[in-house]
Amino acid sequence: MKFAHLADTHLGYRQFGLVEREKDFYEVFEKVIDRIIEEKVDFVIHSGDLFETARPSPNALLVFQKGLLKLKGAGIPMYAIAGNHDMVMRKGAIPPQVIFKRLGLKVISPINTNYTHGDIFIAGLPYYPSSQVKVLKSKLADLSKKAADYEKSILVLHQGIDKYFGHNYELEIGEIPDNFDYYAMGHIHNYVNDSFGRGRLVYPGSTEIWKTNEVKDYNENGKGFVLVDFSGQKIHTKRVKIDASREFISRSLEYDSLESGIAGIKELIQNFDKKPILNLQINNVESDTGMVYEMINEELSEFALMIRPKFNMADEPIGPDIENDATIGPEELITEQLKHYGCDELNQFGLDLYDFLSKDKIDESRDLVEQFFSEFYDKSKKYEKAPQEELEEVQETLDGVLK
Ligand SMILES: [Mn+2]
Repeated sequence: MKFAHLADTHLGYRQFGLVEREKDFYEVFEKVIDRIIEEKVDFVIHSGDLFETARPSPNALLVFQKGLLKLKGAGIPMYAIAGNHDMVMRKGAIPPQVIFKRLGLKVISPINTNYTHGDIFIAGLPYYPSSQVKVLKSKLADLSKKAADYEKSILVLHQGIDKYFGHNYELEIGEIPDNFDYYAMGHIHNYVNDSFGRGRLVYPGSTEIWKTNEVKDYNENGKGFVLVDFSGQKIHTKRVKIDASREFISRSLEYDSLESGIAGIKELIQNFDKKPILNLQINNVESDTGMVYEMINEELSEFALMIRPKFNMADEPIGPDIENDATIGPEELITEQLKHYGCDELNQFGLDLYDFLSKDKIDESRDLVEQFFSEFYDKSKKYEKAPQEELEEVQETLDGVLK
């Protein structure tokens, strides 16, 4: 018995607002499906965040439908749970996965928590936010009891675990029942393959680069899915790498030697099959950034899908590398992003809001935002930017942190 485990395909995600990036996510998904069929597996498990949103576009739905029907044609069923992205946090709300039940998708939900495939017990739950961890834990205990009757069992979850996710986790590793053989996890976009209990705990990671800070892991472990062989006494897992659609290139340039720096990058990328995403950091800038930007654009725009420059002025210290350093914590990230407003109250507001939101204190968050708004914008109009624009930026920063 052999199966494929994938997660976090985020179909419909239009990264940087680019249609090309939306297509990249579709293309990779199609490659994954083709490869799974080649591998002649018995079934597939998708551990959540199948779609980018709970209301996917017709395009996203069609790409999935095509993949699902291809699998069906090859006699391969798919089991799936909803992740935090493809779920609306409202009572009675249903995830888009449900649409595909009639096409054979085996949706694992709180009502329908488990299946058996041959002699394998497949159980799971959709994503539970940290405010509902109590419910999650009691349901896990129920599933653990049921699994005890089977020799081979799989637990499918879309959650952060403290051991692998520095912040925003819902479960501590010790809170997970240890009598399953395979833990088919989703949510963390980097590849994790660990031993746990008597089996393996695996996050296959996202199938495309969803955030720039996934590039490091992509270079080390690749993107793709995991093949699991359940035939013998012991479980065997194999990472199957599927190349991301295009490269993300990050370079740090010095203002002093900008021309040669740009020439070097041009040399590197001009013959790429697919235009890369370029993240450029330009240090010690001594002139107007507009001019530097123009120069970069003129030389490189024809060879890059997108250029994302970051300027460090000559008289400013270089801050942490927010885009690429995955070890930076959320509080640090918020402080760093908000510091250019030079306003302590705004910084504190960002941190408080993060704290509330990460604990799912929605009402408190709303009060905090209203309070902040009335205090600083209604009366004093203290800042130059329009309040809406500024609040949106704060929200964007928080969205980035709260994956
Ligand atoms: Mn995800």
